[in-house]
Amino acid sequence: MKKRISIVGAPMDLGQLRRGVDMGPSAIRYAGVIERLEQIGYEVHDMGDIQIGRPKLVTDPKTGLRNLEAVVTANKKLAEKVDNIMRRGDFPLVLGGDHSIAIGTLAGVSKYFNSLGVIWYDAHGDLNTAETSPSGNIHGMPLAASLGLGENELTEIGGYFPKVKFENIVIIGARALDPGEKQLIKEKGIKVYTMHEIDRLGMTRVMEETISYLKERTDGVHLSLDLDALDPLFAPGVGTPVVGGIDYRESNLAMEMLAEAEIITSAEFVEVNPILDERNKTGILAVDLMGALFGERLL
Ligand code: 6HN
Ligand code: MN
Ligand code: MN
Ligand code: MN
Repeated sequence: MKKRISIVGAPMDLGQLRRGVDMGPSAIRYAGVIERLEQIGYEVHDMGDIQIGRPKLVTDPKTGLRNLEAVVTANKKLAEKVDNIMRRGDFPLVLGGDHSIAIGTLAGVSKYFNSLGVIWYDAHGDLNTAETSPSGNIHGMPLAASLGLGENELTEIGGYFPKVKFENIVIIGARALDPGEKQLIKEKGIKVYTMHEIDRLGMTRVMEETISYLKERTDGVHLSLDLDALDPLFAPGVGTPVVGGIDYRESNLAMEMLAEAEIITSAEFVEVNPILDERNKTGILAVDLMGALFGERLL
């Protein structure tokens, strides 16, 4: 992995309805992310947060999408920041914020690769569009938008699309997929390891398969880690918890295997909501997983 990590916070909570996830970047910083990564031997550059402001909450009457304009504006800012980080050769580490910010992160990194891979570590597929969304919440749409599906305003952020190809994504931890998402997964043959596969195969095999699959077809891999992939026992501070999730040790192992494989070229940790959390448990968990991802065990 690169020697220098640039951190950018995206205090975004407009992609869903539970206020407070905008404090995620602070919670992760207070959990000691910078010190932790420096300890491993990285030079860490904290660029601070992008500005979201306090836009009025609105729902588009035509599409039912919530806060579309504000989400687009914020993602454009984030894409530019991440693009700058890539241009100077640092590793971009984005702190969320709700998952809608993945649109901006991917817009910032994708053009630096011929064939970017994405690991979507999440209880959800985030593959909805206005037509399939049960909620109108854009945090349920970032993977679809990055694949070029959905509103133009979202798919065209960064000035190009798609950011990633269907065959280059691997979803891990899924257990709450909406009907439209399931249909898309079948139609496009998207690679998904649901909790069923994780239980049957074990995390070791899931990660071995994921790593060799992505190594074959990509020249860089973005890790988009939604803390709700983990069981709410370990990650209570998330807006859309789903029981029956990945546990702490499995997740640590997954991150350690990614560290060993040296395939990850950018990452984001999202959906940490301190208001719903217990003494920053979820923020601390995020930092533990970053420690593993950035090679702590290999010290
Ligand atoms: N997340 N599939 C649901 C929706 O509203 O589209 C939940 C999305 C959750 C999104 O956790 O990032
Ligand atoms: Mn510096
Ligand atoms: Mn998500
Ligand atoms: Mn999720």
